[in-house]
Amino acid sequence: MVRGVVSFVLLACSQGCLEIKEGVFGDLDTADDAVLVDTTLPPDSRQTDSQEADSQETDAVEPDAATVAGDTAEPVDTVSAADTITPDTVGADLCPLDIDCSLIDTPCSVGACNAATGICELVARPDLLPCDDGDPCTLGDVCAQGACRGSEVWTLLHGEAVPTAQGWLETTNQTSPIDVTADGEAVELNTLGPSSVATGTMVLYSFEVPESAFDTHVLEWTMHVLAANPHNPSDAGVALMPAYTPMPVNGFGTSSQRSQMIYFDEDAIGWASGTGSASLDTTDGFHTYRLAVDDTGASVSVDGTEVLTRPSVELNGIIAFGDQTNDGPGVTGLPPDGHIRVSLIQMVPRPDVGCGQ
Ligand SMILES: [Ca+2]
Ligand SMILES: [Ca+2]
Repeated sequence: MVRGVVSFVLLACSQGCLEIKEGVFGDLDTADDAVLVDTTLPPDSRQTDSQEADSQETDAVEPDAATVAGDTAEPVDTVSAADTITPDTVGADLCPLDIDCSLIDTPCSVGACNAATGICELVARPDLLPCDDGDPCTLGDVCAQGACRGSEVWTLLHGEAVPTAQGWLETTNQTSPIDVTADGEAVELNTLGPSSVATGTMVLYSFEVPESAFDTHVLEWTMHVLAANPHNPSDAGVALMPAYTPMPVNGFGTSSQRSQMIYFDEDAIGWASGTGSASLDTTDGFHTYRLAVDDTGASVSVDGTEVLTRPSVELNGIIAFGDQTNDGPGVTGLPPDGHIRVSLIQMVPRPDVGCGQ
């Protein structure tokens, strides 16, 4: 197996390419070990290998012999005062056009030939490029300085910046500036007024969370409902949506996504389908909510106590929170709007499946 690798590198890199530097990210890639095998092999060692069978090795070695012969037979180049440095080794591109350094690629770096040395080296891919670190217990895997790294606790939103500055997509039918701020502790969203220019509007923030993330994690968000008008069936001024399909305008979610979303009134939370609710003062301060989804169904807990269950929840790789509807006051007498502070949204590992222990 090793000989195969070495032959490959010989063909690809011409002279000098047997040596692969560890590069700037030496701890990244098991491929380094394979490539490094023959880095220091002297010519005699290679000859020993070739004795077994390989006439191709003889071809590769022949130039060396020619060079040695040339040392004595062609003194002109070395004597010339105008040409004391051999042009073959200085200023030449030692990387043939067809060189392939992909053998040493890692998830966040690519092998590239150094034209000055003819050696394949690792070059980092851009930071924040999505990648896979191979660990299902980490999420949000992205490249960072050539390494792929994920987090056991994946933070989706914090209080330091408005959602759009943290990668969330904003969907709204408001034409005036949206009343959303961040003060370091929490993100504050107000569609209820009186500071909001318009009432009866919707503002939803959505974020891509792979469906598979719920296999190993639960969705946790910490929120204080400052005020909220009552929800109506499949519509809510304060909502958390386990699945959401954004649209450019009036993206309320599909009917199934709306029926399985969680509404927050001032005195209760529940499934918007009306299939379950729990009394809760959502306005008395921050509460920590958790949504767990697996093959057995879905559950919602508040501050560690399960309060809602559901036989199933359909995921689609996008979650959303905010004011989900532009309904007017027709249904409940008040437009379903809300005023909330959200200090944290994150994916937390599930110890019951072996993550986060
Ligand atoms: Ca991972
Ligand atoms: Ca609304």
